[in-house]
Amino acid sequence: MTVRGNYSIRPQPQTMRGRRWLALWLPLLCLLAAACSGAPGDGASKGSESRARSAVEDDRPDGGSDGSGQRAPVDLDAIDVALRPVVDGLEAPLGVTHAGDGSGRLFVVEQGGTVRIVRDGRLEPDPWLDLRDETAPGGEQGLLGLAFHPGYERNGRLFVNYTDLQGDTVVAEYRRGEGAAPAPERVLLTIDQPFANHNGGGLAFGPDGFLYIATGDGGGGGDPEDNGQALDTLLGKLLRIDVNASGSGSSYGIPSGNPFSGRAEARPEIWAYGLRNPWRFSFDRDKLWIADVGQEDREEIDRAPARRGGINYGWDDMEGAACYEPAVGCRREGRRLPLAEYSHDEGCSVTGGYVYRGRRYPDLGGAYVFGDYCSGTLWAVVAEGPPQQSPVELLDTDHLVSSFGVDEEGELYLTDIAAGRLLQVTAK
Ligand SMILES: [Ca+2]
Ligand SMILES: [Ca+2]
Ligand SMILES: [Ca+2]
Repeated sequence: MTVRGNYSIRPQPQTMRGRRWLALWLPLLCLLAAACSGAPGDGASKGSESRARSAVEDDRPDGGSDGSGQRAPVDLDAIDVALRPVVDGLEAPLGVTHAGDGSGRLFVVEQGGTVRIVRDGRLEPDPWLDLRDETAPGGEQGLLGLAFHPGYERNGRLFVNYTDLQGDTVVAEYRRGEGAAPAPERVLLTIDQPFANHNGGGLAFGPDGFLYIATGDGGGGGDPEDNGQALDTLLGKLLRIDVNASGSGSSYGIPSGNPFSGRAEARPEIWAYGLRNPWRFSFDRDKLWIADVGQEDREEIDRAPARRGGINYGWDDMEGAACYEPAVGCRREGRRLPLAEYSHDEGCSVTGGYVYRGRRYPDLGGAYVFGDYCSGTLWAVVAEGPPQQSPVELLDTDHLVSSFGVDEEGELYLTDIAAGRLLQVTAK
């Protein structure tokens, strides 16, 4: 069934479906959400504050889609979205990407520690990468991220993000070897995790060729260590490192231009901060998109110029555009407001997506498509639209939307973690 329109007029049955799967999938819900970590009652006084006027400048590109005459802006209300099943038989998939090697293969990340290949619409039976001895999956832990080096076709380098047997975050490099499976090369980074939840886990190379790493605030409810705003920890951040260089005593380099490089009290890997549990981020042209999972009330989508470092996304002073800590009179100055938000009446845990740049479904072109893990709703905003937008509902689904991904052609996919299914996002 296709339902379109503004999310704020969403019909009620969602709530019932949400309860049903909540009972079945509570451990998996924890993968992303506040539901496992939020202290009851924390949110009672939040969410009522009106949206502050943004102190953040409009980041639309010069001569953008609405005025240049080069391209009509996407009409989100006119898109007739449908999902096409691609493969079943996956185990707890929570990521999908491609190698950029012209092979047309999709690589699906399974939480248990394996990466599976989908080639020509078929799931290869054996795991391509197997880290099951390295990780103890469950809740929000396991193999959480995979990114191929932009030069993978030539150099065979790939990177994974997982929680190890102690529950701590590891970012490691693997390399294509003589055999079928990549071989471990080195550990780049480990991050001690104070709690089992909020491990972030996304990895992606930016347009600048550097590796970006999303970390959660470490977990617990309400960021008990206040890691989001602290610059001396890697938790609650988007990190940027240079995997093609090595620093003194380090297996990676710090790109020049990292905003806190050279400051004694700050970690030089930090690119952006004030994040709670970024569950998927992506790059599109000159923009960075982040979906940050909320605590009690608000799920948010952030958009920023990809080359601007040092942005403070607000957590845990703010949850979305509202004060969080304290609930009244929090620090707002210099905190970047979300481009879009939705409330926990519409879902409970955002899953960030991609701007559609494929060719098969031109109606989707220029839409940033994302979803909610709990409600299964798919929404979109206009990628090159204004800095504050209401999400437009594209589709009401029964899927536990654990991740989005694109193939080499820019076609868009999503994973359903419970059904073990990979689906393609299409437009009729
Ligand atoms: Ca954690
Ligand atoms: Ca706190
Ligand atoms: Ca925020």
